[in-house]
Amino acid sequence: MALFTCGHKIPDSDSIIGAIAMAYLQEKLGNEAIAARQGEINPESQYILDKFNLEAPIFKDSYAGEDIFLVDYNNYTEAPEDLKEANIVGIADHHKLGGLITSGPLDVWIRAVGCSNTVIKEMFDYYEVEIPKNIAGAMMCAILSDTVIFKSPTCTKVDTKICKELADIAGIEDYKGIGLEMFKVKSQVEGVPMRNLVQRDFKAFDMNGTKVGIGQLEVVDLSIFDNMKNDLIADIASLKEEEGFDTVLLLLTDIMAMGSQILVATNSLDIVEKSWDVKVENDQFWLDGCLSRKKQVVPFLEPSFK
Ligand SMILES: [Mn+2]
Repeated sequence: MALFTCGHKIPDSDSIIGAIAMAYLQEKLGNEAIAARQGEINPESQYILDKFNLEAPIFKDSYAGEDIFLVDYNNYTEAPEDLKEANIVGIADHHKLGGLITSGPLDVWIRAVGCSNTVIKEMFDYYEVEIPKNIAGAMMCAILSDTVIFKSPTCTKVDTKICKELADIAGIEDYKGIGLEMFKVKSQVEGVPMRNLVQRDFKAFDMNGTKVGIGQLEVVDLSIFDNMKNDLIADIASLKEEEGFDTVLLLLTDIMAMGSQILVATNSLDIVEKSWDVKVENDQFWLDGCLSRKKQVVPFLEPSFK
């Protein structure tokens, strides 16, 4: 029976490339493996796949009765609906524990680093499996993406070191240049429908019983949003109503200025303001230094919903 390697819902580059790298590793370890994804490929991931001539993982969002190796998440919110009926054989991740229950023992590779592909590279080393050049290049890009070219507070020395090792394997010298090129691709937002932008990198959270959605768009220059902000605010407000969120935030992150303009649609304005001790004006506020949803947004908002 084939083993599926698959990342989270609304997959980012870490999930897409992680699934490919993990499937390759599992094949080398003697397990028939198929890389899969639960959602559409975003423009940044497509850029990486094209650059390194890799095939996209297959689309598959149902896993009842199947063997699955989770990549880049370990909670039910971001999982396929029927994950409880699947056999989870392993997890490679860098997120907090999310409450999964399994029916059998499994391989768990979770570390407090900036990217799942960092963890997966360590697995390759552990099992002494060589990484093909193109997969190494793509894994390098996933690390540059998740760590915002090493600027994110989630980035560790391990990520930097492993990213360089992957660049060496791929024969790439100017990896930071490739990172910037990748973020320029990510910054292309013109002509894209508002909802697609809002949901391009969107995560839903259960914060102590309150449903919260947080999207993030990372760009090299925030001014591209100047004429779009009102439409984006209107769209997160509709999304909040349509899907029953208490709060929807959209982080417009400027990776050069190192901060985020946060657009807000909420039924709990006081809670949002209290979380960062800010004043929300015109449905938005600026959070200096904020690059990471995981480290600088979720841990501040979640306790406020107790
Ligand atoms: Mn990740």
